Amino acid sequence: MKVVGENFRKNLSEQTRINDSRLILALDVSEENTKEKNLEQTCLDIVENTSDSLAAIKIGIPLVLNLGLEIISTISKKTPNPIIADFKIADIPYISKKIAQKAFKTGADAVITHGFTGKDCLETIIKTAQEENNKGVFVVSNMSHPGGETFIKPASDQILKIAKETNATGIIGPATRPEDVVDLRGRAGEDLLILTPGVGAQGARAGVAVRSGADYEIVGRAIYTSDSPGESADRIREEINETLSEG
Ligand code: BMP
Repeated sequence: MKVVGENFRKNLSEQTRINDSRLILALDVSEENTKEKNLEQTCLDIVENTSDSLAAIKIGIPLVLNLGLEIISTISKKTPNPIIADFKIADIPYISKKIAQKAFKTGADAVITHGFTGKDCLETIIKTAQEENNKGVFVVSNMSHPGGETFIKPASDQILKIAKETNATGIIGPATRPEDVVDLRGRAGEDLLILTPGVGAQGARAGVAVRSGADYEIVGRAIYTSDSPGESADRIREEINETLSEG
């Protein structure tokens, strides 16, 4: 299987190796997390202090709504870490393409899309990623919050199937339910990357998802709301690595 996102994957593996890190920062900082500095400067400081402990940075809709899409390129200039635009795309193919294209052209190295919208949407987004210099596409296959059990978990099998058929770069799975991560890895095979949010604020312990078969753990609040985001990121990176080395 030839998954899309060759350039993204190269950059991600490089940062994983250099920083010895399986940690992705969810940079969901908002005004309530800022002290004496403005929001943009707070984000830039967090990026500067955490970059060496990370494999990638995820930027979501709240930050873009607060600071504009340009925050993606501003941050990508400040760090060698690849930037994943978490826009959880969920629309018809025509609109999905526009969203993905805009994210890529602004400097995102990968996007996150929902998968419940169907195979035609995934095909369109993946074609766009290939046209934009082989960027990455991650598909939400299951979700970490309790409500994720209602609709998306029962559809997880089918979503994973179309993610594989369309050669997506990877999928998103729940660190909060390690048994689901084991199951996703079993069905995904080795080529698809698995990124897992839910560590820290949502209750999952660092390292458990990676030990269950995930490639990376996504962490937001446990890092950016702490007194020292740099130290927190480094500690979580170490916790993941220690759990991994326990075998
Ligand atoms: P936190 O560590 O603060 O809970 O942040 C988790 C991040 O992962 C958020 O950006 C959220 O949007 C994202 N996420 C999640 O928590 N669960 C999912 O199932 C999918 C996500 O993208």
